[in-house]
Order: sequence, then structure tokens, then C-alpha cells
Amino acid sequence: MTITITAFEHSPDGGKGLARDVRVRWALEETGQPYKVRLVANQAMKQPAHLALHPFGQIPTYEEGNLALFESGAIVLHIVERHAGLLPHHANAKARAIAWLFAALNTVEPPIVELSTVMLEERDKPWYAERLPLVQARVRDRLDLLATRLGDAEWLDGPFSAGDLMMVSVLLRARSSGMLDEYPNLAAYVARGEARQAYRRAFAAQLAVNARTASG
Ligand SMILES: N[C@@H](CCC(=O)N[C@@H](CS)C(=O)NCC(=O)O)C(=O)O
Repeated sequence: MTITITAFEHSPDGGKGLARDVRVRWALEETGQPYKVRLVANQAMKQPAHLALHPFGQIPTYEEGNLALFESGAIVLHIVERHAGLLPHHANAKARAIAWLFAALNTVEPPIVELSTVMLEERDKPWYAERLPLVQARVRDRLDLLATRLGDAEWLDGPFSAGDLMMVSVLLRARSSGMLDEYPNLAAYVARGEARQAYRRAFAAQLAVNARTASG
């Protein structure tokens, strides 16, 4: 059955890999699943056709036969549960990989998203200078403990898993703030994720879309 995902026609980052379709593309590449991409223009995102797929009018979505899914975490989990490669076979190890996937989305991503919002959208507010260090401290709270837990391991819990795929995807969103560089082991962990052939293919595919739509 054909898999179709949605992505931005014009990604706000211009193709730097931060839009959340990249994590879905990455999971599909790691598990060897071919997929199609339907690009969605900004104005179409909140129109009925797209809202029927995604209740909040966002990307990514995932369609396969009768199944339509939204939420990048749910989509990645769906992919890796059906196709081998990113979840360990042993039940306990599998449960822990899924815990890391949720930790990336629920525990690490929220302060990172908050920091991006402050830096991108609140710079001109009178309280920016006071708020920024508070939000940076919330990110540091997470990164400090994540860096300690990772130590000098290659991946979070044994071989590369869906938990690492999601954690690397989330940490990439912190890179432009410079905060990732405060943690050499996390920066190296992210670089190891980016060096994977499957990530490179996913990144290149979304970059190609953005290069094309920027010039067209
Ligand atoms: N929790 C959602 C977040 C989805 C999300 O924020 N998507 C962004 C792109 S990365 C989007 O569609 N933004 C446009 C909008 O919200 O109107 C997920 O992980 O899929």
C-alpha cells in the first residue's frame, strides 16, 4: 500500500531539516519504506480538506490505505512497529525505546520549542531580556540530565532505535540557539544521527523540495 505523507510547500526554515516531516521521512528511510509526499501550502493547512486529516491543520500527516494519522510521534511509532529496524525485539528493550521516544516529545521538545518561540517571535517584547534566561534555564535542566545519562555511550539505550531518532530530531531544533554546543557529548550524538545514510536521504529530500519551491 502506498504511504503518503504531507510536508510544507514552503518550510519556514527554508529546508534546514527542522520541519517535523523530516523525522517521519527518516523513520521511513531507516525501515526501507518507499513513500510519496504531498506538499501543503500555508493557506491550505487550515482548510477542510487538510483539517479532515489533521485536526489542528498542521504537518506531518500519514496516509496508508484506510489509515490517516497525525502527530509525528504517533506516525513514527506506527512505522517502527510495523517495519523492522528501529525497535528492539526484546519486550523490555522495546518498551524502553518507546519511553525514549515519548521523552523526546514530552519532556525535551517542549522547552526547546518554547525557546525557539521566544527567540523567533518575542524578541521585540519589553520582557524579552528577562524571559530569555528563564527559558534557557528550562532547556538546560533537560540537557544537563540528558547529557549525564548519555555519558559516552553511542546511543541512549543499546543500538540506535526510534527513541534516538526522535531525540536527535528534537535536539536538532536546539542547535540554532547555540545551547547544544554547551554539551559536547550531545552535539556528537546529534552528529552521529545526522551521519546516518537514512537521515541524509530524508534531509536531502526535504531540502530538494524547499530549494525547488523557493525558486519556483
Ligand atoms: N505535535 C505535532 C506538532 C506539529 C507541528 O507543529 N507542525 C508544524 C510544522 S513542524 C506546523 O504544521 N506548523 C504550522 C501550523 O501550526 O500552522 C507533531 O509532532 O506532529
